[in-house]
This record gives sequence, structure tokens and C-alpha cells, in this order.
Amino acid sequence: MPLTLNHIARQGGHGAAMMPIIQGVGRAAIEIAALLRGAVFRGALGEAGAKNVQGEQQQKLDILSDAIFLEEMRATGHICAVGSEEQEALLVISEYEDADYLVLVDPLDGSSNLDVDGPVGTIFSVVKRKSANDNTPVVDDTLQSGREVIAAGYVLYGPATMLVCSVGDGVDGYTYNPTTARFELSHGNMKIPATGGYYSVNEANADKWLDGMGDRLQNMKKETGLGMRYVGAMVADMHRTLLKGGVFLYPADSKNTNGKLRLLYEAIPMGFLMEQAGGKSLSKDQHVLDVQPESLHQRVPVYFGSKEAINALLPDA
Ligand code: P6P
Repeated sequence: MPLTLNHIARQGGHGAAMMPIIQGVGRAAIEIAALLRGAVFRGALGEAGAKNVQGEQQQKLDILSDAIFLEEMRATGHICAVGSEEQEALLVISEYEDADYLVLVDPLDGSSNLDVDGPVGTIFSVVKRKSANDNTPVVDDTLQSGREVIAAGYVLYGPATMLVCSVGDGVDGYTYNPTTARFELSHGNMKIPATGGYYSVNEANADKWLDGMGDRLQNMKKETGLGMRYVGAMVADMHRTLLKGGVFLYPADSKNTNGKLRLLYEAIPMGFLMEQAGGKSLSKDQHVLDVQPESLHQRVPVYFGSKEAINALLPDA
């Protein structure tokens, strides 16, 4: 019989505490997947007419997905606050502001793919509050390095809906089974292949890259002979990298001098998963999990992949 998300309760040191939270992520994923499938019939595609704190045009589905995710985190009863890509400030869950955990989330990553029916995702990580439980949670509770992450994962809305997560005891992939209406373990103990796969980067930015990344990428291509795949949605590109091997990177460039991807709800959760899957996760010259966050929406350059590909790209890292 298949294992379900309940299996998480038996994993690692935090599985029992994390299982209800990841069950909540699963409920949000099912609702968001249904929302995406019917969006065109409800006039829910396209831009919402506002920009988020990132200065990016919000899609209507960004706002709807953010609301669904927040409600399911509230409903778990274990989350005191949520830091979301779509919300400038930390969202305190007033009924449970004495709860132990906070969630950082990109509720609908890669939403520019929506109008072309491309894959998108949700990325999340869970940290334990630093403040006393009888205090109101604050942004400082979220500013913890990836070494403090209790759980992290992503949902990939593709031909199938997958939830890939870790509580620090390896990485497991669960696929939503519409017959049983639940997530069932389909990719147990995921490990990134040591060799092969693809490099995945938006090479249109190559002439703007900083830190000599243009030459470094050319050297890596010569040394490894990897092919290239790029979807433009981090969850899809990272999921392929985890399964097939290779490297995903978003370097700093003259336009985004700190890189484009956000530390707290993109780089850290993905870096946590990559390291749990036997890969490497770098940002500039340090492990992404060692970067000390300074603000909720801080951006960083990222280099994630197999040890072979990362060592070919950044030999002195
Ligand atoms: P570009 C999507 O907007 C996103 O945040 C990530 O999902 C993705 O990896 C990246 O930006 C794509 O950026 O500049 O290549 O379109």
C-alpha cells in the first residue's frame, strides 16, 4: 500500500511536528491546482493590475494562490506567521500568534508561464520562531539561515501535481493521486545524479553577468558537455535538475546586482532540498544555507546542482 504525507510524522527529528504543516501545504496545493486548471474559464488569467513588493506585475492567480496558501497555513493551527513573496510585510496569524512555527512561501513561482499553460510551483520553508511564544511574531523571526530550516519543499503543478519535501531526513516526492484524492509517495529518497543532466540558466543575460560567470559557464560546458534546458520557472527547472542532474543557476548581473531569486522563500528552501539530495547549493562564494538573511525579500545569486557540475562551474568554491 502507498505511503502518504502521514509518513512524514515518522521522519527525522521534526517529522511529527512538521506533518500537519506539510499536510496543510498539500491541501493548498490541491486547491491551487484546481484553480489553475479552471482559471481560463473564470477570467482568472492575466495581470491583476498591481505590482508586488518586488516591483513585478502580479498575476491574478498570484493573489488567489497567496490567499489559499495563507488560509491553509492558518487552518493547521501550528503557524504564527507567514512571510510571502506576494506580501510586503509579515502576515501574523492572530488566532495562533503563540504557535511555534513560521512559514516562508512563494505561493505561485513562475507565474509568467501561466498564460502559456507552462509549469508553475509553490516553494516553502518552515522555521521555529526565535521570539517568546507570548510575544507577537516579528520579521526577525524569519531572518534565519538555511541551517535553521526545520522543513522545506515545493509543489510542481505540471501534468501531475507533485509535492517534494524534506524534514532533514532526505528528500521524498509525493504525487497527487486523483483516484484516492491524496498525495502518495512516488519518488522516495531522491538523490541528484552525480553526473549528466543539463545546465539550466537564462543565457540571454550572459553579457550582463557579474563575477566572470560568462567564462565560468563556457568552461563548465566544455568540461561536462551538458545539454541545456530552461523553463523559466524555478520549481520546474530545479525538479528536473534534482531528477536528471546538472546545474541550475541565476547569477548576479548588471541589472540584478544581487541576483533575482529571493533568499528566504526560493534560495534557502531549494538549497536545503539540494543538499539533502546530495547536491551542492552556493550563493557567490559561500553555501546558500550559510547566508545570514538581513531582510524578508532579500535577493541572492544561486548555483544549485550536482557536485560534478558545480565544481566545474565554480572550481574554487
Ligand atoms: P527570468 C520566476 O519569475 C522566477 O522568479 C523563477 O521562478 C525563475 O527561475 C526566474 O524568475 C526566471 O527569471 O529572468 O529568466 O525570466
